[in-house]
Amino acid sequence: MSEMGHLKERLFWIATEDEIKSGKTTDVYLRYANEVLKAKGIDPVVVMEVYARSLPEPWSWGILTGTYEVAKKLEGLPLDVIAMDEGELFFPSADAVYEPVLQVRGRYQVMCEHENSILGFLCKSTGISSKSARVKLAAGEKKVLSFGTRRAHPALAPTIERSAFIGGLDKVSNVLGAELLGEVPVGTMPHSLIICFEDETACWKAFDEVLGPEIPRIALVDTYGDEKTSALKAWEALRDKLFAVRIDTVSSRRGNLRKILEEVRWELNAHGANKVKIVLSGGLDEFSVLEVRDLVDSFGVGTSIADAPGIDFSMKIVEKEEGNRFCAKRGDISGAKQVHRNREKMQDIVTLAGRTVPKGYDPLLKPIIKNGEIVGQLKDVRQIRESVLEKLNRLPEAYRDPTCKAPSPVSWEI
Ligand code: PCP
Repeated sequence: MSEMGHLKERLFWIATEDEIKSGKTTDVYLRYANEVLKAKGIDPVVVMEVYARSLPEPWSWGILTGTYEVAKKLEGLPLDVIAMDEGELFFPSADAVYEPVLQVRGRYQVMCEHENSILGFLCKSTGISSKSARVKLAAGEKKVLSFGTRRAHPALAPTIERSAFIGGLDKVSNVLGAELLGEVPVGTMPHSLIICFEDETACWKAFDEVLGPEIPRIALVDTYGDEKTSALKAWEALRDKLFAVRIDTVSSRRGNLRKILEEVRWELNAHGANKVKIVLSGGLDEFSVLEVRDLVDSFGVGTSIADAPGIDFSMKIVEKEEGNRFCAKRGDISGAKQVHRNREKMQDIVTLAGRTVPKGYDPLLKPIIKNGEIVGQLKDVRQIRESVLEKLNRLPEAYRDPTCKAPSPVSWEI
């Protein structure tokens, strides 16, 4: 309850786990629907499917993320849920037949008020993972670090880091996010530390003096002056202890970033600092990463990933056991479906559930909950990340290039 706009039983404007689990984060129109159905004694067994009619442009695919939390949310409810594996690639369809990524079967009154949070878990996390995968592909072999939790409500920090990590990012910076993932957080130094010391060199030396040997000595070299000059000063100050220099040049001074990076690389090498790596951060996305990946060793990416567009997933009834079985609203297609993938040929076929498909195609929607019991294997996040990277590396070039929209590999049989 809040009084005069002030919260009473909580500090922050976030839902508690119990409120999410109980469905209190629903939109009220779903409560109205349930009230009417209860009053009229209507409670059909239905199948609802979650699918995306389209993806943000020019995305050719998405990485499904959030099914772990959907399973934890629906656990204990008399529902059956099948879904693509977390980390699975899914494709937008070129025509009316879409790829369902998750399906819930059971009495509508039971699932009705959970639609909001099911979509909430999937839309944002899948957006972040898919954007992360695009950035990771653009970076090639170079490392990508997640620096974005500051761009969202801190309650979401663990979700942002998990989704970014599943999408293929190498390391995360958020302390709690890393802890819950069982990962070690990574970071460099903020401009404010240098401003506290006023003198860059004194700051870099103090950083080296105070922090444990496990923390890489990465000197921030854009606070006061020219990146090239400061990079050489950092080399003078720390020599072989200097692991890397971080360039986070403010946009008003960025000019031609590529030339700045070439100059820094040249001067470092000319002064014998060939081993010193370059970390670039600030305003990066898959396109800017692609432009300079040959000059940079690691990228710190924040906003473009943490603020990634949510996927426009919908959750709609497609089948009802009583009365007209195959039912769907305009713009949707009826019947519980299955997505079959031939990973060799990179082709998907969507059919009604239970239909046979050609040899070499595997069904992607698998049980995760049976009558409220979690039966699906909720994999470790590192396993999911490895499987995502393996899938990304097998993608044909057209699907790996962030600048081009590849044709949808989805067809259907009915
Ligand atoms: C930001 C901070 C973040 C980076 C940039 C993410 O630097 O270091 O990690 O940037 P992005 O959200 O644009 O992708 P600042 O806040 O400019 O400086 P500081 O490092 O001093 O915090």
